[in-house]
Amino acid sequence: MPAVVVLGAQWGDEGKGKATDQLGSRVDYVVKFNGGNNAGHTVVIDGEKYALHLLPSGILSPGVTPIIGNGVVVDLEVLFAELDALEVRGVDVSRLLVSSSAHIIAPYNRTLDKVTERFLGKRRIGTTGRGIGPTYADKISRVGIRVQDLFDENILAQKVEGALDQKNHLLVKVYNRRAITVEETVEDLLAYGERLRPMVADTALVLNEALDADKTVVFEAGQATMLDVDHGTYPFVTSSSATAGGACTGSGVGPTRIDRVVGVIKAYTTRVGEGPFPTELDDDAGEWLRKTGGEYGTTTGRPRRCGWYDAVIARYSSRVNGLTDLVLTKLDVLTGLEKVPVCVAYEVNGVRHDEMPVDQTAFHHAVPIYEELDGWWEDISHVRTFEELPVNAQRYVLAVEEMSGARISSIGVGPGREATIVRH
Ligand code: 2SA
Ligand code: GDP
Ligand code: MG
Repeated sequence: MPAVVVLGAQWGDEGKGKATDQLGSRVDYVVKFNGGNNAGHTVVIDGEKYALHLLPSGILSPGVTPIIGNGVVVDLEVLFAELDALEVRGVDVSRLLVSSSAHIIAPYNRTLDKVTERFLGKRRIGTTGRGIGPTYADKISRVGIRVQDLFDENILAQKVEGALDQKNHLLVKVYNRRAITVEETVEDLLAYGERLRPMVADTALVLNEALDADKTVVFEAGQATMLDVDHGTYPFVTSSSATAGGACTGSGVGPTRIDRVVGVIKAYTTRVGEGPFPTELDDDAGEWLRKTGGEYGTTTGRPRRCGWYDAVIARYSSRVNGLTDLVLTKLDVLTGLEKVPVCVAYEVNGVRHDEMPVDQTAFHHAVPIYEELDGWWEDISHVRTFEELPVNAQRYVLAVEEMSGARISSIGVGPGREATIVRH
């Protein structure tokens, strides 16, 4: 498995961190290709919990070279805080490489993210407030600051000036805030330059040479398919490419080199932030899923919205990502339910939709059509083979597989590294 993409098939927090970490010992490079410190990946190793935001989960496996690719947006303060925290816990972080073309989250973009959300009011996106959207907006508008700009003070000052021309107008005239000076921003950013310099590399070259030498590379997505700026529930999305194509643009590795695309999918569904969510439960069942599944944001601590498994979304994700397989996580959370509903299609204004409606308004009004599967009571957290699962849990997995457009190659039954059933 030389080049494997691991991505979220729903709205995030499917357990991508654990899935990536599990490939760990057989992997040489793990590259994060999109997003920034809006991500929150939890990995539990020998009962110890690690929450990663900006760094790829592969950093926890000895011998793996972690890479922050060109598609990522980097908050330098967070980068070094996260590195320091891991070092204190004995994790070797010395191999980290950062793309010279990755964009930097400047302090003014953190401010703008928060201020914009406040002004959007009812129409807010529910962002993580980390400056992600404004930084990608700068990248596309060609006024972004890149990692390589930190090493030439003159160029940095010119670029910051260019960016601030527009922002100060907005901050002062529209949002009634004080203007941000070029000097304070440059000073802030330069503070990290020297420490960053030895990590900076042409990471696309490193990755292509690694693949030439038959090394194994995992491409780890932040967020998920339904939060992807192109394929998600726009505008209630993040601002990056969280789907399989993003692995190529965000790393500089061509699509012909990718061997496997793994979609991580929860045995039910969650979402954080605003936006449509057809199977969302506003009742006791939703609260039960949140409590039992520990569904609170890894980055912001926000309670996640919870609902049943949605096979329409699974099929959509399988399609837009060209999934080769699915990793089904958190099956253990469903233990104890008499019946487990699964959404097989939607009804919109009296019409049945087996696939995602073409327009977003219809999706906002989609009413799930459920099939009810029989539940199981037995604790499955110690089960390690498919055959040992209670028959109804096996039936649940097989039914979900049949509806979801890709083979389920592994099943999560607990947060720990070892709590996994691999299907051969
Ligand atoms: P942003 O900050 O611009 O990326 O927000 C835009 C939307 O993307 C959603 N988003 C996420 N959804 C789930 N998990 C994410 N990471 C954290 C986690 C979230 C947290 O792992 O728990 O701790 O709250 C993540 N990051 C971004 C976000 O909710 C907006 O809907
Ligand atoms: P990510 O953003 O996709 O990496 O997912 P998060 O780490 O934000 O959220 C997933 C949560 O579920 C974490 O707390 C994981 O430790 C936990 N988790 C992952 N897989 C399983 C599983 O199979 N069972 C249970 N009970 N928890 C899991
Ligand atoms: Mg997460």
